[in-house]
Amino acid sequence: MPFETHRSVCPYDCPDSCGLLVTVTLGRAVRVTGDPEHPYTKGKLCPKMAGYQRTVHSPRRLTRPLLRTGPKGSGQFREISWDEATATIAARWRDIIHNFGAQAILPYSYGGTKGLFQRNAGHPFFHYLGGSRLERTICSPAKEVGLAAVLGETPAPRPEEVLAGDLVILWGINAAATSIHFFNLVSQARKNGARVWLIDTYETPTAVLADEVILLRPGSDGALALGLMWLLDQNGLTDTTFLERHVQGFRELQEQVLPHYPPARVAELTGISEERLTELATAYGSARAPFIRLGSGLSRYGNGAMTVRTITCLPALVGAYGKKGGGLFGETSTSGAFDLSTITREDFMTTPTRIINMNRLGTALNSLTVPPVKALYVYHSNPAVVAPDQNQVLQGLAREDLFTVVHERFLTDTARYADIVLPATSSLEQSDLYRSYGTYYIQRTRAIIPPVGESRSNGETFTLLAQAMGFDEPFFRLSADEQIDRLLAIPRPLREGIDSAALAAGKAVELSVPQPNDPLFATPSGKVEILNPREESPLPSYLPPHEAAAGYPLRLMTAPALLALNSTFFERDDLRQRLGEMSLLLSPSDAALRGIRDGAKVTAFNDLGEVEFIARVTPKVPSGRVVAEGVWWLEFAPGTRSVNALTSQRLTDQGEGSTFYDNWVDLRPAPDA
Ligand SMILES: Nc1nc2c(c(=O)[nH]1)N[C@H]1C(S)=C(S)[C@@H](COP(=O)(O)OP(=O)(O)OC[C@H]3O[C@@H](n4cnc5c(=O)[nH]c(N)nc54)[C@H](O)[C@@H]3O)O[C@H]1N2
Ligand SMILES: Nc1nc2c(c(=O)[nH]1)N[C@H]1C(S)=C(S)[C@@H](COP(=O)(O)OP(=O)(O)OC[C@H]3O[C@@H](n4cnc5c(=O)[nH]c(N)nc54)[C@H](O)[C@@H]3O)O[C@H]1N2
Ligand code: SF4
Ligand SMILES: [Mo]
Repeated sequence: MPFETHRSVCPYDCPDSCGLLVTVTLGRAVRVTGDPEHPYTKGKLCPKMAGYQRTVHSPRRLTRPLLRTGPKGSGQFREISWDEATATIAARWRDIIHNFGAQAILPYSYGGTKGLFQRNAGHPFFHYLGGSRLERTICSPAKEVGLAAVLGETPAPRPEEVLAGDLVILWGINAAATSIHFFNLVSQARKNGARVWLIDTYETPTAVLADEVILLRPGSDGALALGLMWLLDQNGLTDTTFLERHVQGFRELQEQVLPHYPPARVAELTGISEERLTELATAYGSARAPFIRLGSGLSRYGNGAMTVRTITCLPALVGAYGKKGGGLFGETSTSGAFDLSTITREDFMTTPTRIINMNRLGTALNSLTVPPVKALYVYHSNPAVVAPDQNQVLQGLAREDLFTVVHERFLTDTARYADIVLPATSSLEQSDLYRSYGTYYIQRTRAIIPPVGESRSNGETFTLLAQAMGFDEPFFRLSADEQIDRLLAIPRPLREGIDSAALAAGKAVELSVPQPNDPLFATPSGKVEILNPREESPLPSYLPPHEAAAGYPLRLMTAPALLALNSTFFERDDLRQRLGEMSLLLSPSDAALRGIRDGAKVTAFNDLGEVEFIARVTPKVPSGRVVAEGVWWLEFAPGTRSVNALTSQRLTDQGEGSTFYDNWVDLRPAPDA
């Protein structure tokens, strides 16, 4: 049999964007390994992607369009043709537009693929249609806002810089799950002598990498950062030369903010002893080049943007931003590398249409009126399980008068509620262009196997829908490859001098990121802006997270799972079996207090809903909080709901982000425990 090997890239919403080598024979991917020539990921993949061919050729793949025949949610469908599917969709949409206006149609998409074309392929269509727009803020916009408030557009360092650091703080990041190549870099830095601190709310698998672990009260990181600044200042550990030259507002911070955060108060706010605070401040203040890797979990709180902003000020006090191997890495922002408006086509909108926040889908489906949401078009997202307030979302999806289309690779919980399901290609069956939020590499991919069954890519599906709707705009007939060629034809400074031939050949190519040197920082003042006069609060301070609703004593952490990526990979029986059961980790004292045994069924509840889990009693979780790892499909949950039935639609302080970690629950043994 002829075997061919092709380069590709992991399409998932993960900071690493690993390079892949895919072995293909007779139109099937039979083996997927890491590409050893990828400069950052060097041939290593996480355990999830190591068997990607099992996702691509899964017996669960959807291969034909489906029309609902049973009640919504039941998963009863019959196969129909693409022609019938698109004609039905167009007829229903025309009817809705006639009766309610086009804004009654809402697209919903997010992170199934990171490819710039396929990810955004619906934008021009819905702009042209005049549908409602979706505010895509489910992930970590508050983190972006917090970073930008202090550093403006200053590029993050290359992640490899951590190798030159002598102290690494993994701050609110479970790198063993969400950033394995950074995990490996830190492991290397540690072998070179760096000390590693982990700051989290429970002992995650990443703790194996840490010399010191600090478990603080959820949502209190801003107070911790201010307490550390107080100690650095009082103990003479600040870099006065750097502060004078490169920082705006240190004196104001010193006079107006820090006096409120002495160690005793910070110990109370964070739950960390004064001795531990001093140890961390001393280690940080005496390091030659301390490097902070900031995760995103701590930004998913009512105070998330302010928390990130405050932490981002910390390296300025010790001059770490000026040192090789020092500073802070939150994420790389490479949006400037491409003119995405050539793909998204905002200019197709004749008037600006309404914007609906994706975190508030439950409310949008159940309560919006002028006009109500009458049609939902979901692609590469699984809101029935990933969006907060699952009971509201499912109630909305169950509405008989809502016309729902879901374009998916699998019969997800969302697809089960669809009137029409369209089968989607996987990343190996479609062309795209990828950038990463954890590195500066970009990579172009081509379809390397034919579509599985009758599946079609996001782009091709919108071409068909445009045709069915009678859009005569020629733009909708462009293929993915043509769109990507057009995107790459527009020069951008970030792509100047890159190896275009290597990019065309499918290799990962690093962007040419300008490292500002004079001034050092891409902010209006050219300095690190501890004081930012454009912010409503010009100085950072500690904001508490959301209040608990009365009577719920336990904070719920809804953390990433090692062997799944949000709700992706639950289609893989092999990975799911290794994940075990949908569990809730809790402390021995909280278990004893409620008579909950390890391995027993337990019900977590609050005002929003109830979810059954299998209890895992572990000293890795401090008392007063519980941890649910992974966003499970309902099919594999012990009860009828998964974790987001317990999370609220409240938003972050800035950025309109999700607050998945900012929720409270109580527990009781489940009825048949
Ligand atoms: N295996 C795996 N990989 C993934 C994902 C996944 O679900 N699983 N998700 C992907 C996606 S979409 C994203 S956005 C990225 C990043 O995915 P994220 O979900 O942002 O993961 P992390 O940045 O690792 O941050 C989560 C960590 O924050 C901790 N945390 C929660 N609250 C607090 C707090 O108040 N203070 C502190 N200090 N820590 C806190 C949690 O316990 C957890 O360890 O990863 C991607 N990669
Ligand atoms: N409780 C809790 N909830 C969370 C989180 C959490 O930490 N805790 N994390 C949140 C975060 S950070 C994020 S980013 C969101 C992510 O939420 P989503 O964006 O919904 O991501 P996934 O759950 O990975 O689901 C993506 C779906 O896209 C499909 N898909 C993949 N490729 C394609 C394609 O090319 N075309 C089409 N049409 N479909 C495709 C996959 O089969 C999969 O079902 O979840 C959020 N939800
Ligand atoms: S999920 Fe992340 S770590 Fe795993 S292969 Fe994809 S990019 Fe790499
Ligand atoms: Mo995310």
